[in-house]
Amino acid sequence: MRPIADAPVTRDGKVLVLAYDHGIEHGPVDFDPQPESADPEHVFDVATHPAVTSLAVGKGVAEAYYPSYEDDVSLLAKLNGTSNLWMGEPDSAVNCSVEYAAEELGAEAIGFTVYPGVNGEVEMFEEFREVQEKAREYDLPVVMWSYARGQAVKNDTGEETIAYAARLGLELGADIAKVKYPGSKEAMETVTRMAGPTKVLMSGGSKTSDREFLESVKSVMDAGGAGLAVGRNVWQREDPIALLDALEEVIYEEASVDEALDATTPKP
Ligand code: FBP
Repeated sequence: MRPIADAPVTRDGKVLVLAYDHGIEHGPVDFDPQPESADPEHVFDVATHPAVTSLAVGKGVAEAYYPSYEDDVSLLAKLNGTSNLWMGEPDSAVNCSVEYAAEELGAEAIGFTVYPGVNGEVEMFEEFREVQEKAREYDLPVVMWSYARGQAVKNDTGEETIAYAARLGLELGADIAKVKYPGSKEAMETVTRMAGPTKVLMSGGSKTSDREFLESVKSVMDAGGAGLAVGRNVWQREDPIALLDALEEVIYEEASVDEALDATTPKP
């Protein structure tokens, strides 16, 4: 485990990764609710908000857009990904190396998806080992997208499953484990306890109301989570900045959801 308190992926020990790898993972359909979100420049602009500690994108988007934003945005290079057109067993092709991310893209953190429980688990764990060890050489924090899938996983947001996914982050040497929300603060307490010193982030999920989303983030923070990695709940909104303002209150200022909404909702 490497100390990451001084790494750009954290702010006061908390983390807010803006995730934007959906063009590969889900395809253009995710941009339909807010068409300007298809333009990476729009999302890079959103990522300059001070609440955002890192922007997670794949190699191609980083190559094309990061040179214009490297002074204002911290890059988390997502090294693997699979399209939604792939109908095989869940898996994720490695499409960028740690060396390339560090030396050519200017990444300040590494992201890697692992699907514990799938038939290709052994290969994915071995790929993660290579990435984790190389990232140590470059002194880059590693965020593990840890999504339990496969035949043995009956409920991919159940407390036991999510606790196991977070624990695997610790066991495999991730600095930060990104997991799905297990549904309650109590369940999240178990998850963060199982992860030990590995920071735990909630995965954003599909778009919900401001209040519902902030309530889940609040319960993650109250349960000892470090923050979240969120995509659609931010850039599918007409006003992503307003939600980031509210998230800043909840994550960094320990505000209640009502306080955050009150502080960030324009008064008539
Ligand atoms: P969202 O906040 O939009 O859910 O994004 C987080 C994320 O992990 C992305 O990095 C990734 O593309 C997506 O979720 C994968 O979601 P799923 O596994 O549910 O298809």
